[in-house]
Amino acid sequence: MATVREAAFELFREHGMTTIFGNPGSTELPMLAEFPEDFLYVLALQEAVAVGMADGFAQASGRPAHVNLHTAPGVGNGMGGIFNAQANHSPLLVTAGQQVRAQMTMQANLTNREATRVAHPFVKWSYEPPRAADVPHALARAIHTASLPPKGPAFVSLPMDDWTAEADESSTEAMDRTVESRSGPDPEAISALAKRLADASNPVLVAGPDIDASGGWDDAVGLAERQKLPVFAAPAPGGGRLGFPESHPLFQGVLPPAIGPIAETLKGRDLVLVVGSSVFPYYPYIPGPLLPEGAELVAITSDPDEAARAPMGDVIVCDVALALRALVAEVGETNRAEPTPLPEPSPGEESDPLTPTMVHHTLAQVFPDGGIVVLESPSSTLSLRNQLRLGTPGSYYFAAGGGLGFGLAAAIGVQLAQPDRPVLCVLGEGSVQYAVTGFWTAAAYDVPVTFLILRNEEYAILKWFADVEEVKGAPGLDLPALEVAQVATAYGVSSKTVAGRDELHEALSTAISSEKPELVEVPVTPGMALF
Ligand SMILES: Cc1ncc(C[n+]2csc(CCOP(=O)(O)OP(=O)(O)O)c2C)c(N)n1
Repeated sequence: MATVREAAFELFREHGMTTIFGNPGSTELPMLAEFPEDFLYVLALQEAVAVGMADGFAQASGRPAHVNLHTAPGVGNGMGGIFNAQANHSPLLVTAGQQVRAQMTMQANLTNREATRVAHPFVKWSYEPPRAADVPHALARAIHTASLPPKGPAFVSLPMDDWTAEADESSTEAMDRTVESRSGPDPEAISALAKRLADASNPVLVAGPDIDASGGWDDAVGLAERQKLPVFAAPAPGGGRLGFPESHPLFQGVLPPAIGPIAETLKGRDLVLVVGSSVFPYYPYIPGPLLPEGAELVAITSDPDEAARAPMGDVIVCDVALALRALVAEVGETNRAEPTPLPEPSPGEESDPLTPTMVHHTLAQVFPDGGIVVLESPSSTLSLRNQLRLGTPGSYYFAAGGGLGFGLAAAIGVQLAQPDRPVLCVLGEGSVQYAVTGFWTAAAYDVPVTFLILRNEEYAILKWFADVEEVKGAPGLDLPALEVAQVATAYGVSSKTVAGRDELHEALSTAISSEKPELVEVPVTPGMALF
C-alpha cells in the first residue's frame, strides 16, 4: 500500500506538476522528505514571491502549478499573490503545512487555526482532509478544481504527520482521472451573434486576456479580419495578457479603464463584442453612461461570475477559443471599410534623464524574437504597450488583480516555463520592493531574466491618482535614493545603472544576449507616460 507521500507525488507526476515553488518551514519538511530526483523545488525567500512565481509558471506553461506555503503565517504572506492568481485566472494548487493532527485540538504552536478560512475568499476551494488517507484524493480534487473554468487557485491544508500514513486504497482511482472542461457554445447563440455582427453598421471587438489563455489568438485575428472589426484591448488594469496582436493594422489601442471614458471612446459604435474579459475591469470611478447611445454589448467569457456581475449587455458563457472558432466559421466577409491604423509610435525628443517613453522605445529596438514582457511599471504601462506593440501570443503578463509583487516573481516563473524565450521584466523601482527577494531566486537558479528598472524616485501613478481623486497633501509618495541595482547585486544579480539612449541600448542588448539574470536600471523623468 502506498504512503500518502508516494501517492501524492505520483499524482503530481500524472499532472505534469514536477516543479514545486515554496518556502519551507518545520510543518512542510515531512512533505519534502526524500524529495524525488525528477522534481524541482524552487525556493522563494518569502511566500508572496513563491505564489507569484507559481502564477507566472502556470500561465506561461498552460498547466496547473503547485506552490507550498508555511502554515498560517506563510499563507498570510502569500495572500496578495493568491488574490492576483485569482484575478489572473491562474490554475494554482496552493498547499500549506499544518500541525500534527494529535496537537491541533490543543492548538500547539504553528497550528493553522481554521486553516480553510484564511485562504477562503480568494480561492475556489479551501479544504483540510478529514483523514490522512484522504490527502491524495483531496489534492486531486484541488488540481481539477483549479483547472476548471474559470481557472484559479485551490487550497489544501496538510497536517504534517499525514505524509507517512497509508493512502486510501482508492487513491489510485482518483489519480487516473481526466476532466475535460472546455465546453463549447450553444450553436444557436453563435448564429444569433453572427447575425447581429452582420446587421451592425459599426461594430467593434474588445479583446481580453482569456483569448490568449484559451488559445483563441488566431481565431480572434480571423474574426476581426473577416469582419473588418476595429479592435481595442480590454482596459489595462484587468488585461493580464494580450488578446490580439497590437502590431495589427486593425488594432486601435487600449480601452481606458473608467466608465465615462469607455463610453466616450466607443462613441458611434452600435455593437461592442467583448471576448475573454470581464465587462469591464473599471478603475478609477469616472461616472458616465455605461455604453454610448445606440450601442449594444455582447460578451463571451468562460467565467460565470463575470457573466453575472456585468452591469450591462448579453453574455455567452463557454470556452472562449471554442466560441471564437465557431463564430469565425459562421460569419462572412464584410464589405465594411477598414479602420485607420494607429500612427507609428513616436518617442519624442531625447532628454536627461530619459522619459519612460524613450526607454520603452529603446527596448522596442532591441526586443528579441519570441521575447516575453512581464510588466509592473504602473505609470508607464500604456507607454510600454504603445511603444512595443507586441504581436505574438504568450508575450505579455501583467497582474490583473493589481497587487504589486507579481511582476518580479512571475517573470521568474514565466522564464522557467518558457526556457527558450527571452523574458524581459520591466519594473518600477517601487514595485521591485514587493518581491525583492526574487532576485536571489533568479541568481541561485540561474534564471536568465533581463530586469529593466525605471527609476523615477516616486510612486508616480499614485501622484496621478491623487490628482484624479482631488487629494492634496498626501504623504508617502516619494522614493528618494532607493538603490535597486545595489540591492540586486547583493542578491547575486549582475546589475548596472545607465543614462542616455545609447548606453541603455547597449546595456539591454548585452543583458538580453547574456543568458544570465541581469539588471539594467535607468533613471527616468517623473510622472505618467501614456504613449
Ligand atoms: C500590494 C500593493 N500595495 C500597494 C499598492 C498601491 N500601489 C499601486 S501603484 C504603486 C506605486 C508603484 O511604484 P513604482 O513601481 O515605482 O511605479 P510608478 O508608479 O512610479 O510607475 C503603489 C504603491 C498595490 N497596487 N499593491
